[in-house]
Amino acid sequence: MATDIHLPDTGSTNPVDIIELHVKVGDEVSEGQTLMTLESDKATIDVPSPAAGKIEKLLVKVGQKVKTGDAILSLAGGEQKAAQPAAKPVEAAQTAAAKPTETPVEKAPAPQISEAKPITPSPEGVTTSSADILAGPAVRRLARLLGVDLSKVNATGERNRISKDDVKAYVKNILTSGATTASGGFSLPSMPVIDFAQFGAIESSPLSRIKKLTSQNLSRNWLLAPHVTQFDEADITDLEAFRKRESARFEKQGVKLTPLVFIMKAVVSALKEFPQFNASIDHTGDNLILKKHYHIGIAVDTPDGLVVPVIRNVDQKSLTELAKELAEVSVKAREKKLSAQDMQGSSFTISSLGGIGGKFFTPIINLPNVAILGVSKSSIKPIYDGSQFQPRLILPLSLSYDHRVIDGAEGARFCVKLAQLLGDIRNLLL
Ligand code: CAO
Repeated sequence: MATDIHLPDTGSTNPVDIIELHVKVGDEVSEGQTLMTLESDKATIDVPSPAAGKIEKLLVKVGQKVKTGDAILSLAGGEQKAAQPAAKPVEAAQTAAAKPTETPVEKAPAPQISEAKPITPSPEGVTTSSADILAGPAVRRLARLLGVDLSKVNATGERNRISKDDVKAYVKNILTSGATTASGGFSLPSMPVIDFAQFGAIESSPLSRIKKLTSQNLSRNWLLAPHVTQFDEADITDLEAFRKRESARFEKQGVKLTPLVFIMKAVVSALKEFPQFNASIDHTGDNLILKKHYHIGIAVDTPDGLVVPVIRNVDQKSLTELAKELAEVSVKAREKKLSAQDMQGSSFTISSLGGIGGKFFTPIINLPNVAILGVSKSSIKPIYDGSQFQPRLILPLSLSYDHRVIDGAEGARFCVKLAQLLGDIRNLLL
């Protein structure tokens, strides 16, 4: 028979984040085995199993907030132990380790708590939520002891989990390279702590997990890659006429043909002619990896923030297939159903704000890509044809590229080529 296991006293009246699940449905667990790791504003907490048995159902997931008494999983078989005394916290953080007054049979033993700082200001002043970092309490203790910001450590463990060896390797690397500040001998000044309430009424709300991860990635990419953004315009009058003609036929197949599908095709043709745009710098910084595949990341706007699913082998897919896949990933993104794999392996990225509006913008490169194409809303403009002005539909393009890899002239040539491809529909269909 299965018994619901409830969360014992976490020592906090506030809900706490589940930052790691150590078991899955079907796992056999022994008494005392860690089921999950939580993180409150004072501590990381390992929740042990109250008994041996088989996990029949998980009632929670990573990222969810839970509080004392919540049902966390259903455990089948094994002998359920009677009330357990409160376990002692592993380390200080006594305040977080309030003793449970009573421990009902179905409650897990008191969680193992170790202190941890959830928000770790780095020397550069960039803050990182430790809830986004997978590391056990012992690793967090070691990092704290050595003054290491875990957000900077390269994780080699399963699902990007940081091990003690990773922390040691990070410290060793810093000691051997002698690097204490950002290259160039300067470090970024940190942001002062500001009490915003002193200026008027405010409301504070937590950033979503996606927003926090995005902010780390964008800050890193913005700082690491010297960005240049090249602007250009493509005359898509004929392309749009074709798209409108074909749309009805596509709609019968349940497919919406937006300009983005043609732009993806045009980008791949341009990438074939300019392979250095479909590339990455390797980890040594000494080699350029040219990709022979065309996996295009598409920035998708969701209520929780920006995600970038990848559409693979765009060169091998028809307009119909691409339109279908684009619609599928957009829905998956907005329903939070994308897996980590769905968002890996892009060789180039497109960010389209064409459905919203605006003219040009400066997209941030999605490293390790070396370039990103920003697309804005097309509009009718008077274009001089040599004898008179003609109303033409013009699409604004904004290409940001990594100047370490791509020269200004190449950036301009890539955009000119892209505009040519989009300007003559035969280029894309033949
Ligand atoms: N010019 C004019 N109209 C355009 C257009 C363009 N460049 N691009 C799309 N449109 C039109 C479409 O044809 C569609 O019109 P109808 O509803 O009349 O058929 C409408 O705008 C909405 O399109 P869409 O946005 O639903 O579809 P899409 O294929 O163009 O884009 C997706 C899909 C997922 C990229 C988009 O929904 C999205 O999330 N965009 C935001 C990406 C973002 O936030 N980028 C910023 C990241 S920071 O670099």
